[in-house]
Amino acid sequence: MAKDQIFHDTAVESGSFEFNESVARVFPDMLRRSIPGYEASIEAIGMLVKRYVKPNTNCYDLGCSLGESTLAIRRNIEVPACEILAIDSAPAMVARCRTTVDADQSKTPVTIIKGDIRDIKIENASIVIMNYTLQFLPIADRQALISRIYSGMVSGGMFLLSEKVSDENPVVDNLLTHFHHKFKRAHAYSNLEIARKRTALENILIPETERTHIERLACAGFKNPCIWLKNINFVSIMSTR
Ligand code: GEK
Repeated sequence: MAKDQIFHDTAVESGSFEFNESVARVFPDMLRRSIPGYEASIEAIGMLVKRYVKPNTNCYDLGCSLGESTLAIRRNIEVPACEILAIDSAPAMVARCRTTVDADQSKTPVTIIKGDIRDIKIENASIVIMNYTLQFLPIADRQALISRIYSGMVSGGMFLLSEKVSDENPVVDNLLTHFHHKFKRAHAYSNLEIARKRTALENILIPETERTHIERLACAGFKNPCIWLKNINFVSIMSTR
């Protein structure tokens, strides 16, 4: 796995983070050293897909990056006639995702689409996964997308939303940030790298509170939204149609 040293040597400007070729090259390492519980979120996808996928339906991976969630979906489908649609807007991610998916032997067909998830038609879906992607959309666009996901799902389908979250209590919020940075330091990021990445992500990754996410899901019509996983300030919320 290539080591992420993107913020090791060069200073960055606020909001300059991009999902480009340099990021795609080190992305598996970046995800594991930056997101507490990333691997648990991938395992959760497998478990939930097994339980909720229905025959003759579509499964969507919105913001698929290199396809780790896509493969977790694909390897856990045990019903016939499903199709997976994996969408990402970054060309460097999509190109590498194609190579990864081509090398996988599981049988459910996967269509990888380079596009904006706000423009993608969602239909006949029993599974929709959005693993740490909603946080990169402008807040103003989030409710419309979640409502479109709901409308495109079949009854009994499952939506898993994973996000970095903030806390409405500033004391708790500071504590969560402190422990997130400790997690990154324990995974060999320096204080300077942590500070530079934070600057680069300003106004690019915009976290919201658990309550905001759960209310948005409920407002779209999703049933029983609940925190499925939590590790410091990263959560996976599952809900059903
Ligand atoms: C995983 N889900 O490994 N349309 C399409 N893609 C987008 C958009 C958009 N509007 N905005 C951002 N992206 C993956 C990890 S990473 C999470 C997802 C992270 C894409 C972006 O190009 C990137 O590949 C992905 O969302 C977010 O389970 O970097 O923290």
